[in-house]
Amino acid sequence: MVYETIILDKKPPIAYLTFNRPDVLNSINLQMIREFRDALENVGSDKGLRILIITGAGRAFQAGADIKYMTGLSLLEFHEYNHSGMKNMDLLESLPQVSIAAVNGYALGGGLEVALACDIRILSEKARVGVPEVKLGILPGAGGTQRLPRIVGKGRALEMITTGEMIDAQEAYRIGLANKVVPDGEVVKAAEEMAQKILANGPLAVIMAKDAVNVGKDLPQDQACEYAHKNITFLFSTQDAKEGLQAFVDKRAPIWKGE
Ligand code: CO8
Repeated sequence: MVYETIILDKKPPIAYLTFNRPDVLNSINLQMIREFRDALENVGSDKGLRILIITGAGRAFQAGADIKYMTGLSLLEFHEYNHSGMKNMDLLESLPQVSIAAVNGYALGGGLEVALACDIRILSEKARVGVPEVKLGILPGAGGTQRLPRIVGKGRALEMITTGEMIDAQEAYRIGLANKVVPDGEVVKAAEEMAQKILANGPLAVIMAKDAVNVGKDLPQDQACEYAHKNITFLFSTQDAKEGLQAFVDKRAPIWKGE
C-alpha cells in the first residue's frame, strides 16, 4: 500500500510511524485509518522490528478525528469509521513490539487515544493533551473511555472526559499520563534513548513481559499472576534466559539470540 497520510520508516530494530496531514494537525480521516492499520500489520509481522515510535508531522501529534470529514458521514459510515479506528487501537496495543508515543504537540481526542494505546508516552514540554469530544456532543470513541481511567484513575479520567479541557505536559506527567516530559523538538530523540534501554534487554523477555501486563490487566489478580507465571516459566526454558542468568554470574554482558 502506498501511504499518503502517514509515513512508515523502518530502521530495524526500530520502526518510525509519522502521522502526516500537518495542514489539518494530522486529524484522522478514513484513509488515514486504513493506512495506519496496514502499517501496524506490517510492523507487527516484521520480526526484525522490536520498537515502534509514533509521532506527528508539524506542530501536532494528532488533533483527533477530522471534524470536517465527520460532518459529512451518515450514521452507517460513522459506524465504520469509528469502529475501524477503535480496532486500530486494539491492534496497536497488542503489537509484539514496544510502542512509544513521541507526542510532539497536540494529542486530542482520537490522537490522545493513539497515545493511550501505546506502551509509553513521552511528551514535548509544549504538548497539550485532552479528550474534547463532549464539546462536540460525542465521546472518546476509540477506547479513551477505557484506557484513560486505567492509566490515570477513574476520577482524573472523568474530569478530563466530562470537562473536555486540555492539560499541559507537566500536568500530564503529574497524573501519570506522560512517562517523561522533554524539551520541544526532542521527543523522538528521547524515545530513541528509551528504546536503546529496552533493546539492551532479552527480546523474548520484553515481548512476554508486555504480554503479561496486557493480558493480566483484564483478569482477576490471581489469574493474572498465574498467567505471568506461565510466561516466566516459558522464558526460563529459552536459550536467552540461560544466557542472561549465566552472563550475570560471569560478570559480562549477555549476548541475546532471541531463542
Ligand atoms: N479536524 C479537522 N481539522 C482540524 C482539526 C480536526 N480535529 N484540528 C485542527 N484542524 C484544522 C483547522 O481547521 C485548521 O484548518 P484551516 O487552516 O483550514 O482552518 C488547521 O487544522 C489548524 O488548526 P487551528 O487553526 O484550529 O489551530 P489552533 O492552533 O488555533 O488550534 C487546536 C489548535 C486547539 C488543536 C484546534 O485546532 C482544535 O480545537 N482542534 C479540534 C480538536 C478536537 O476537538 N479533537 C477531537 C475530535 S473528535 C475525536 O477525536 C473523536 C474520536 C473518534 C475516534 C476516531 C477514530 C480513530
